[in-house]
Amino acid sequence: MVGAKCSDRVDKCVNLTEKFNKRILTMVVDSHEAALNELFVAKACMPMFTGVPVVDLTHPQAKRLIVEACQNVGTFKLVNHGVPFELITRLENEALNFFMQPQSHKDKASPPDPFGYGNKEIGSNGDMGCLEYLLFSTNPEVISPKATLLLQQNPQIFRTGVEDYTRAVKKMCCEVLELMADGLGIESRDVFSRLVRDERSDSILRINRYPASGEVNAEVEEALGGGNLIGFGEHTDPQIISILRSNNASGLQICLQDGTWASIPSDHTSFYFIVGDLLQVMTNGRFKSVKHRVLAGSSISRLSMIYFGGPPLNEKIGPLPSLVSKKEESLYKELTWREYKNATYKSRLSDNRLTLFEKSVTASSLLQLTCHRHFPFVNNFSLGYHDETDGQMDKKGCVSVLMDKNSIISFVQNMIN
Ligand SMILES: O=C(O)CCC(=O)C(=O)O
Repeated sequence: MVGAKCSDRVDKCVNLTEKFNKRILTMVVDSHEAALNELFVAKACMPMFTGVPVVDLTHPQAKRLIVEACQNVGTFKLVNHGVPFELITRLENEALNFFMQPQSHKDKASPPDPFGYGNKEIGSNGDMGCLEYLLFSTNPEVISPKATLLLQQNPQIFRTGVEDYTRAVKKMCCEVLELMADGLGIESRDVFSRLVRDERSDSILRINRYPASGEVNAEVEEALGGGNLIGFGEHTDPQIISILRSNNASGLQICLQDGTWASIPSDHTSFYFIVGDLLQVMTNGRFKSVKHRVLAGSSISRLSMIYFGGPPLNEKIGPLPSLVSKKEESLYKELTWREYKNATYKSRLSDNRLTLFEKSVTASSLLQLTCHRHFPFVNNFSLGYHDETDGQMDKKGCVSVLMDKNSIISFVQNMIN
C-alpha cells in the first residue's frame, strides 16, 4: 500500500520534470522503517535545565523579565499567576476520568476533525507520538462534530471544566500579553491581547496524556535500550502564545540555541508560556518561537493542558511597524492566520513552517516543506542540485527531479495554495 502510494507520487513528480529545465534535484528518500523509528529517537537521562526564566506576575519588573525571556529563551515560567488551583485540578481530574474510560468509548470521538479525541496520530500527515489527547476549539464559528459528540457524551466531565479553565487562562494570557506589549514599548497595550480576547479568536485547548514507563509494553521498552519514547515530536507552536500546565511528571524539552535538547522541570503549580510562530513574526524575529518536544515514559503518566492563544482566522499577521526599526528590514510578509493555519495543517510537525512567512525563501526550504506534505512516508531526505542527469528514480528510495530554482518555487507555492 505504502509502496503503491509512493510510486504514484514519484511518477507525478518525475512527470513534472518535462516542464522544467536542466537542473536536477535529488531527493534521497529514507522511508518507512525510519518513520517507525521516529517513535523511539530520544536518548534518556538529560540533566534538568535550570535556565528557564521565572516570572512573578505580581513583580514590578514582570514586563521586562517577560520580554527578556521571550527574546533569549522563547519560554518562561509564570508564578503567582492568579488562576485558582481548584479550576486546574477540576479539569485535570475530569480529563483523567475520561482517559480511564474503555478505548471503545473514547474512540467514538476519534479521529479528531481536527477536534475531538486522538490516540497516537498527531494531525493527518503521518506524525505519531506516544500519547492520547483531547482537542477543543474555543471559537464558536468552528463547528466540530467530534468535539460536540465528546461534550454531549461526557457532559458531567467537560461541560464547565473546559469553559471555566479556558476563561481563567485566557484572562491571565491577556494580562501577560499586555505586559509584553508594554515591555516592548508598544503604544497600544492591547496589540497582542485583543487578538486572543476577540470572540472570534481561534484559540485551542489541548489535553495530552502520556503513558508512564510501566504502561509501555515490555518489548518496546527493550527495543528502546534505555532511550525514551517520543510522546510529542519536535515542533514549534503556530499560534501567538501557548500556555502549558502539567502535573509533576517530567517530559517537556526545549531545543536550545546550540541545537541541544534540555529537559524542563515540571511544576504543577505554575504555567509555562511558550512563544508561538505568530509572535515571532509580529516581533519581526525578536522573540523566538522555541522548538520543543515531549518524552513519554516517565515514572508517572504525564497530563498536560495547553491553551494555544490564536487570532481570528481572518486576521492579517505581519511584523508590527513599531517593532521594525529604520535600520532593519521587515523579515516576514503578511499572511492571514487562516492561510498560515491551513498550511501548517498540511505540513509535518517538525517542518520549519515559518518559511511560509519569510520574505527570502530558499527553494530548498520550500521544497522540504512540500515533500513532507506530498511524501508523508518520507522521514529523512537530502536535497541537492546536479547538472544534466536523467531525472529518473535511480536507486531504491532515491528520486531525481529535473527543475530549476524558480520552477521549484512556483511548483511548491502551487501545492501549498
Ligand atoms: O504535552 C506537553 O507537555 C506539550 C505538548 C505540546 O507541545 C503541544 O501539544 O503542542
